[in-house]
Amino acid sequence: MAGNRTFTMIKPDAVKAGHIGAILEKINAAGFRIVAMKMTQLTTQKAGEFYAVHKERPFYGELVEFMSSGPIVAAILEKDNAVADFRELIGATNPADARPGTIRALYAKSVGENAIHGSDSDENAAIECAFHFAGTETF
Ligand code: DAT
Ligand code: MG
Repeated sequence: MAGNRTFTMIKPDAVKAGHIGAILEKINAAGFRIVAMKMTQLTTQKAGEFYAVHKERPFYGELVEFMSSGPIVAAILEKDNAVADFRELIGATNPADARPGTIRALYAKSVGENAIHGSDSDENAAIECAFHFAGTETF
Protein backbone atom coordinates (compact mmCIF):
# COMPACT_ATOMS: atom_id res chain seq x y z
CA MET A 1 0.00 0.00 0.00
CA ALA A 2 1.33 3.43 -0.91
CA GLY A 3 2.28 5.66 2.02
CA ASN A 4 0.30 8.78 2.77
CA ARG A 5 3.00 11.32 3.66
CA THR A 6 5.63 13.20 1.72
CA PHE A 7 8.15 15.90 2.55
CA THR A 8 8.53 19.18 0.67
CA MET A 9 10.61 22.33 0.72
CA ILE A 10 9.78 25.56 -1.09
CA LYS A 11 13.32 26.41 -2.14
CA PRO A 12 15.19 29.74 -1.69
CA ASP A 13 14.51 30.93 -5.27
CA ALA A 14 10.74 30.62 -4.89
CA VAL A 15 10.72 32.13 -1.39
CA LYS A 16 12.79 35.11 -2.61
CA ALA A 17 10.48 35.58 -5.60
CA GLY A 18 7.41 35.76 -3.34
CA HIS A 19 5.79 32.49 -4.47
CA ILE A 20 5.11 30.88 -1.06
CA GLY A 21 1.39 31.72 -1.09
CA ALA A 22 0.77 30.67 -4.69
CA ILE A 23 2.59 27.37 -4.18
CA LEU A 24 0.74 26.55 -0.95
CA GLU A 25 -2.53 27.31 -2.74
CA LYS A 26 -1.69 24.75 -5.45
CA ILE A 27 -0.71 22.19 -2.80
CA ASN A 28 -4.03 22.66 -0.99
CA ALA A 29 -6.04 22.65 -4.22
CA ALA A 30 -4.44 19.30 -5.13
CA GLY A 31 -5.86 17.80 -1.93
CA PHE A 32 -2.80 17.66 0.33
CA ARG A 33 -3.21 18.37 4.04
CA ILE A 34 -0.34 20.25 5.70
CA VAL A 35 0.56 18.32 8.88
CA ALA A 36 3.82 20.19 9.69
CA MET A 37 5.31 23.44 8.38
CA LYS A 38 8.09 25.92 9.15
CA MET A 39 10.14 28.68 7.57
CA THR A 40 13.83 28.15 8.25
CA GLN A 41 17.27 28.50 6.67
CA LEU A 42 19.49 25.46 6.22
CA THR A 43 23.15 25.67 7.20
CA THR A 44 25.56 24.40 4.56
CA GLN A 45 26.10 21.39 6.81
CA LYS A 46 22.38 20.56 7.00
CA ALA A 47 21.91 21.08 3.25
CA GLY A 48 24.92 18.86 2.62
CA GLU A 49 23.49 16.11 4.82
CA PHE A 50 20.04 16.37 3.25
CA TYR A 51 21.48 15.95 -0.26
CA ALA A 52 24.29 13.52 0.73
CA VAL A 53 23.00 10.98 -1.82
CA HIS A 54 24.18 13.44 -4.54
CA LYS A 55 27.68 13.93 -3.03
CA GLU A 56 29.49 12.55 -6.06
CA ARG A 57 27.47 14.52 -8.62
CA PRO A 58 29.15 17.53 -10.31
CA PHE A 59 26.39 19.89 -9.14
CA TYR A 60 26.58 18.96 -5.43
CA GLY A 61 28.58 22.04 -4.32
CA GLU A 62 26.27 24.37 -6.21
CA LEU A 63 23.20 22.59 -4.81
CA VAL A 64 24.38 22.88 -1.19
CA GLU A 65 25.30 26.54 -1.67
CA PHE A 66 21.92 27.33 -3.25
CA MET A 67 19.84 25.42 -0.69
CA SER A 68 21.55 27.27 2.18
CA SER A 69 21.47 30.68 0.45
CA GLY A 70 18.18 31.89 1.95
CA PRO A 71 15.05 30.85 3.81
CA ILE A 72 12.99 27.84 2.77
CA VAL A 73 9.53 26.61 3.78
CA ALA A 74 9.65 22.96 4.88
CA ALA A 75 6.45 20.95 5.24
CA ILE A 76 5.01 17.47 5.67
CA LEU A 77 2.01 16.76 3.44
CA GLU A 78 -0.62 14.06 3.82
CA LYS A 79 -2.78 12.50 1.09
CA ASP A 80 -3.36 9.01 -0.28
CA ASN A 81 -0.45 8.12 -2.57
CA ALA A 82 1.32 11.30 -1.37
CA VAL A 83 4.81 10.70 -2.79
CA ALA A 84 3.78 9.89 -6.37
CA ASP A 85 0.94 12.41 -6.51
CA PHE A 86 3.20 15.18 -5.23
CA ARG A 87 5.91 14.39 -7.79
CA GLU A 88 3.17 14.73 -10.43
CA LEU A 89 2.14 18.11 -9.00
CA ILE A 90 5.70 19.53 -8.94
CA GLY A 91 6.78 18.28 -12.38
CA ALA A 92 10.15 17.24 -13.80
CA THR A 93 13.45 18.26 -12.16
CA ASN A 94 14.29 20.46 -15.16
CA PRO A 95 11.48 23.03 -15.59
CA ALA A 96 12.09 22.90 -19.36
CA ASP A 97 10.75 19.32 -19.22
CA ALA A 98 8.01 19.95 -16.65
CA ARG A 99 4.40 19.47 -17.73
CA PRO A 100 2.52 22.80 -18.12
CA GLY A 101 0.66 23.77 -14.95
CA THR A 102 3.07 21.97 -12.62
CA ILE A 103 4.74 23.97 -9.85
CA ARG A 104 8.15 23.76 -11.48
CA ALA A 105 6.78 24.73 -14.91
CA LEU A 106 5.19 27.78 -13.29
CA TYR A 107 7.84 28.88 -10.80
CA ALA A 108 11.24 27.19 -11.35
CA LYS A 109 14.07 29.19 -12.89
CA SER A 110 16.41 26.37 -13.94
CA VAL A 111 17.31 22.74 -13.23
CA GLY A 112 19.45 23.92 -10.30
CA GLU A 113 17.03 26.52 -8.90
CA ASN A 114 13.81 24.60 -9.33
CA ALA A 115 11.44 26.09 -6.75
CA ILE A 116 10.41 22.99 -4.81
CA HIS A 117 11.48 19.62 -3.43
CA GLY A 118 9.39 16.46 -3.22
CA SER A 119 10.45 13.11 -1.73
CA ASP A 120 11.10 10.34 -4.26
CA SER A 121 9.96 7.30 -2.21
CA ASP A 122 8.01 6.43 0.93
CA GLU A 123 11.26 5.40 2.59
CA ASN A 124 12.97 8.72 1.82
CA ALA A 125 9.83 10.66 2.76
CA ALA A 126 9.98 9.16 6.27
CA ILE A 127 13.71 9.94 6.56
CA GLU A 128 13.26 13.52 5.30
CA CYS A 129 10.25 14.23 7.56
CA ALA A 130 12.24 13.07 10.60
CA PHE A 131 15.29 15.08 9.47
CA HIS A 132 13.31 18.35 9.65
CA PHE A 133 10.52 17.83 12.20
CA ALA A 134 10.16 16.42 15.69
CA GLY A 135 7.09 14.34 16.46
CA THR A 136 5.75 17.22 18.58
CA GLU A 137 5.86 19.54 15.52
CA THR A 138 3.71 17.20 13.41
CA PHE A 139 -0.08 17.34 13.66
P1 DAT B 1 14.49 16.09 -7.83
O1 DAT B 1 14.63 17.34 -6.99
O2 DAT B 1 13.54 16.28 -8.96
O3 DAT B 1 14.20 14.87 -7.01
P2 DAT B 1 17.21 15.09 -8.03
O4 DAT B 1 16.94 14.35 -6.77
O5 DAT B 1 17.74 14.33 -9.20
O6 DAT B 1 15.92 15.87 -8.54
O7 DAT B 1 18.23 16.27 -7.74
C1 DAT B 1 18.14 17.01 -6.54
C2 DAT B 1 18.34 18.46 -6.86
O8 DAT B 1 19.66 18.66 -7.39
C3 DAT B 1 17.42 19.02 -7.94
O9 DAT B 1 16.15 19.39 -7.44
C4 DAT B 1 18.19 20.20 -8.43
C5 DAT B 1 19.64 19.70 -8.37
N1 DAT B 1 20.04 19.14 -9.67
C6 DAT B 1 19.67 17.95 -10.20
N2 DAT B 1 20.21 17.76 -11.41
C7 DAT B 1 20.96 18.87 -11.66
C8 DAT B 1 21.76 19.30 -12.76
N3 DAT B 1 21.93 18.54 -13.85
N4 DAT B 1 22.37 20.52 -12.67
C9 DAT B 1 22.23 21.29 -11.56
N5 DAT B 1 21.48 20.94 -10.49
C10 DAT B 1 20.85 19.76 -10.54
MG1 MG C 1 15.31 13.88 -5.61
